[in-house]
Amino acid sequence: MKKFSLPKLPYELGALAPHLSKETLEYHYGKHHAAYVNKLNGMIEGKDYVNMPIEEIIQRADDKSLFNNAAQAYNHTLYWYCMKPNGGNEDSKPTNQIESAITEAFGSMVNFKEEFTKTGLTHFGSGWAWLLKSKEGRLEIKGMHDADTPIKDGNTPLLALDVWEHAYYIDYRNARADYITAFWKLVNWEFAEKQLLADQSEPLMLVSEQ
Ligand code: MN3
Repeated sequence: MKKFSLPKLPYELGALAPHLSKETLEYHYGKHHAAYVNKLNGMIEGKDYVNMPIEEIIQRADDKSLFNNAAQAYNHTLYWYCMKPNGGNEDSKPTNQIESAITEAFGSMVNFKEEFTKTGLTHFGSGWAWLLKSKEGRLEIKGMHDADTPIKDGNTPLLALDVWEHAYYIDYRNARADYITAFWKLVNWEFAEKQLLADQSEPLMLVSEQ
C-alpha cells in the first residue's frame, strides 16, 4: 500500500540556529509535521486517496479533517524548503529572476518584505503567510487560515511562512515579529525562484512509498 513518508529535511535539525533552534525543529518537524503525515496515512488507508499524489488529495478531499492533515503535510514540507542555513543574508541575495518578479509585482524588495511581514504579523490565529504565483501568473501575498494552501486553487506557492504559535513559541514565546525577522535571515531565495519558474502543476516533494 502506498503511504506518505515524512520528507527528509534538507539540513540538520540544528542547522537553522540561532534563528530557529534545534528544539523548535525537533518539535515542529519531528512531532507536528510527523503527526500530520501519520494522521494522513491513517485516513487514506483503504480508500482511493491511497493512489493519489498529495496535491490531488488536497484538491479532492471530501472531509475537512483529511484536507487539514494532507494540506499541513504538504505545507510544512514546503516551509522547510523555504529556509536554509545562512539564507537571506548578505551572501545570499535573491537571485535575478525572483528579484525582478518581486520588484515588478510589489515595487521593490523592501516593499515586498514589509507587506509580507505585515501579512504574517497581523494574521489572526493560526495560519500561513504565502507568496504565491496565481494561475494567471501574478505574484500575490496572501494570509490563509489554519491549513489552507494555495495549491487547493491551483496556484503555486513560492514562499511559506508558518505563523501557527507552534512555529515560534519555543524560541520567541509570543513575539511573532521577532520570529518573522528571523525568517528573513533564513529565507531560501533559490527555492522561491525554482517555484516561480516551475510549471504550476509540478508535483512537489512529499515522497510516497510503496
Ligand atoms: Mn507548523
